[in-house]
Amino acid sequence: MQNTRKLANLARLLLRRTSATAANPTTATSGTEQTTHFGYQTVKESEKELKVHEVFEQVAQSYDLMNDAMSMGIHRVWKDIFIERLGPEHGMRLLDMAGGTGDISFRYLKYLAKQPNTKQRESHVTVSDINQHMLNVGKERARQLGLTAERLPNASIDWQCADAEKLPFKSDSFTAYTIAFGIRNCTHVDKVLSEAYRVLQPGGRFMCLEFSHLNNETLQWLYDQYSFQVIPPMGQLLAGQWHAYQYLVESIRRFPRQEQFKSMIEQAGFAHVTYENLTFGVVSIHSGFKL
Ligand SMILES: C[S@@+](CC[C@H](N)C(=O)[O-])C[C@H]1O[C@@H](n2cnc3c(N)ncnc32)[C@H](O)[C@@H]1O
Ligand SMILES: *[C@@H]1O[C@H](CO)[C@@H](O)[C@H](O)[C@H]1NC(C)=O
Ligand SMILES: *[C@@H]1O[C@H](CO)[C@@H](O)[C@H](O)[C@H]1NC(C)=O
Ligand SMILES: *[C@@H]1O[C@H](CO)[C@@H](O)[C@H](O)[C@H]1NC(C)=O
Ligand SMILES: CC(=O)N[C@H]1CO[C@H](CO)[C@@H](O)[C@@H]1O
Repeated sequence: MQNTRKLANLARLLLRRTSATAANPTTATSGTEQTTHFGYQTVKESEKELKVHEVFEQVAQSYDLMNDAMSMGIHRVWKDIFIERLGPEHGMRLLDMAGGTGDISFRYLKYLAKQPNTKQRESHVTVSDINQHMLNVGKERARQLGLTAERLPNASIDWQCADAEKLPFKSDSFTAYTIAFGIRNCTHVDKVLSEAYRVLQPGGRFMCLEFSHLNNETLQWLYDQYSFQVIPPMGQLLAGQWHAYQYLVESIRRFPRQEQFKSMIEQAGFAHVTYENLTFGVVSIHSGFKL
């Protein structure tokens, strides 16, 4: 019984993870409603037996498990490197867009906590996502990790539901903008980039972590075998969702190559745009500055 419920939660998570919503109001409505629907359903069904905190904890754990299963644990390393490259400093104001359940923001706060803060400068992070349920899970995780206001001297975190293509934030209000595994599913990547540019202060930095394209044909072939032969069956087995996983893999193939994405970032106005391949290009980190 316990296991059945866990598996059902896992299935819903899988579905939600791969059906990250698009932003175009006409095409995305069904996606948003569906994911929210599933999110609420997860809570509704279980809350008879479990307290809300416990439900969220379970969901968060399943979410971690799924990320680990799909990437064989490597997503943790990619995220660590991403934060290393950002090199957080006290006094920063970060917008972590498509921040989901907080993986990037928590790393940012932990990184800051390790830096001496002699001038006691205040740092901040806004975790923003189009899916409120993801944010709710994130809030619960933050509470459990002790990443709350009382435990974080000179740093704070807040959670805002928003669409990356149409941000509810004032212009020039952040010193950094991160988006990890979130831009690929946005309908208008150019709008995401121009909104990122708008909300950053002059001198502010844009950083994106996303699945990308491999730099070696042999390895690309191996990666394709894994992607197309292993991932959809795994999705089917765990979630009964072959197509959602097929979509995940295909959307990675469709996303612009490193050089093209770099040009798009430049077109949005960013300067000093660079990128770095991780794991032979399975993912890449793009970076740019608003001058
Ligand atoms: C794969 S998750 C990544 C979460 C987190 N950044 C991480 O690395 O663990 C993708 C997230 O993008 C969000 N998302 C998709 N489209 C979005 C949009 N247009 N605006 C904001 N968030 C969006 C989804 O809700 C989902 O939480
Ligand atoms: C975003 O994800 C949903 C669900 O998987 C998909 O239907 C939609 O086409 C995606 N949007 C884009 C632009 O990739
Ligand atoms: C990264 O990988 C891409 C795609 O295979 C390749 O074209 C590019 O030269 C690599 N760039 C760097 C900086 O390693
Ligand atoms: C690709 O990687 C394989 C295995 O590591 C290596 O033997 C091969 O020389 C590489 N090919 C190219 C074109 O770099
Ligand atoms: C500006 C600010 O909030 N400063 C605080 C930083 O943390 C120290 C130690 O907890 C506090 O004493 C400061 O008030």
